[in-house]
Amino acid sequence: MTTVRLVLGDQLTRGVSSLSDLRPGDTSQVVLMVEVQEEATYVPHHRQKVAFILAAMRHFAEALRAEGIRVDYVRLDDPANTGTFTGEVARAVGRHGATRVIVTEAGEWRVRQMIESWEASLGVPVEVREDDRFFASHARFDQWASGRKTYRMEFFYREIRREAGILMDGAYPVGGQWNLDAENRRALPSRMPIPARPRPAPDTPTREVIDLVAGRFPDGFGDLEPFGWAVTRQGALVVLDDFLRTCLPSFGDYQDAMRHGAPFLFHSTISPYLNIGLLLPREVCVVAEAEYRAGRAPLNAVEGFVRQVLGWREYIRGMYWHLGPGYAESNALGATRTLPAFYWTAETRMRCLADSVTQVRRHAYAHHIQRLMVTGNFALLAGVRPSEVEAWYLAVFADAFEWVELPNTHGMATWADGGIIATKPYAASGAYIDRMSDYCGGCAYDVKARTGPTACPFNYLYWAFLIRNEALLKGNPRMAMPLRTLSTWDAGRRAAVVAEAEAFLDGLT
Ligand code: DLZ
Ligand code: SF4
Repeated sequence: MTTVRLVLGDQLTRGVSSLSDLRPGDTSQVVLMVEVQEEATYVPHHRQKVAFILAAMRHFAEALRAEGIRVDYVRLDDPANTGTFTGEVARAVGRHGATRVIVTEAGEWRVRQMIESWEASLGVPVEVREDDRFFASHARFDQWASGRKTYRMEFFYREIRREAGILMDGAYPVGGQWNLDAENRRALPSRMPIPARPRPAPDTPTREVIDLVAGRFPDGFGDLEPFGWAVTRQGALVVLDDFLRTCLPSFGDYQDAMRHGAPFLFHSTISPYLNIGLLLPREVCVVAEAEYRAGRAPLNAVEGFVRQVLGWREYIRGMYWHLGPGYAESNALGATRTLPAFYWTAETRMRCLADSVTQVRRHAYAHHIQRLMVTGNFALLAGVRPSEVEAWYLAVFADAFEWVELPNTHGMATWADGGIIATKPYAASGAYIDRMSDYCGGCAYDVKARTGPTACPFNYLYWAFLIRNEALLKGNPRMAMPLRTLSTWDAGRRAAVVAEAEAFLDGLT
């Protein structure tokens, strides 16, 4: 009577529901972990992301073994490896003569559907447990979302923050205001020093994984070195602690700022750890709040951090499940262009894009404003097909899993859902990037020029975007100002901008 407990690569939490009742020394229980080709290739993942997940899986398995837990671990290069979750669970059930399988629900529809087929194909009961590592359960989110006409994150955030008791003084938000976003948009002074970050050197098991991934995906996207991700809970806690001490005090002020060659700025870089389970959302909010209470970090920093983790991250996850697998199919703006090659190569004279993509190639990381207002904004303005943009976002970031990537890309960056998640498209001209970064100073293009061969492409792409979507966006109060400006343009001016934008975009392919 053996039970196989499957732990997926983003479930590396000792207390995950599939392991919550597992006692060390119980030999009737086998924890199964599998490295499979299908997961490494369903999108062309950044090689550092694959190495990060496999290295973290191997360390997690070792930590369970050290506790006296039986672990069956299938490596990617095992000759008998079938390459799929379904194939490996079937082999494991046969190998152990298992009479039951336990698994925590998968983090995405694709794998959830796979798991649903197992009971029939394996011929043993499959117990799927809820993933309780979030502030809001599915039921809690649905209770909030059902019957609503609009899904404003802000209202969800307030309810969950109140329930969680994070940054609360009784029934009221600490400091009297729920949201200090207006204080989180300062430009970074040019001389402001940026703290060095802990980048743990890979240990021997991690090095083995890096070599494995290099051998298996020689032409895959992204650099494998320098590899600076923590791959254990202890390592992730070191990164978290360093963030709290050296970055959190300035995180709020400069949350939206960008600087050439500075990938991490004051950002926590803990999203990959949260998303594979090495850190938990509640614990990171609790320690951030403690920094505020101890007077070591200002409220705009701590509230901004808590809003991202307890508000935005939970809201996005809730929306992913609430909206269902059909959510990805909409294309509200009718965008059909192909993703430009520079999203992979970084070869473009647009300095903001070249720097963001170079950094992504090197670190499998970009912070939220680079994702939304540089790579996302360009794709939006250029009218790139949402599914291509989504596949890119899902592939290139170490923290990208569909539940978090899809609503962020489909709803926020490309506005392909037509306003379910974001009330307006996050379209901006070069002026925004210039205000929030030092990119434009060293760029081949002139951010102040609106048209002409040296004009910043974001400028004419922005106006061409508004012209293209004018009718659709007309009733949107948040778009009223630029559309009012546009309404003063005559047909000749409009046609010239559209022609310039099209010539530029056609030149990319
Ligand atoms: C992303 C990923 C990769 C690259 N490889 C594996 C793997 O070999 N084994 C595994 O269990 N998980 C992997 N993952 C993470 C899974 O894709 C993730 O657990 C699912 O997306 C959850 O639905
Ligand atoms: Fe980017 Fe335009 Fe600034 Fe160049 S000028 S860095 S393309 S925003």
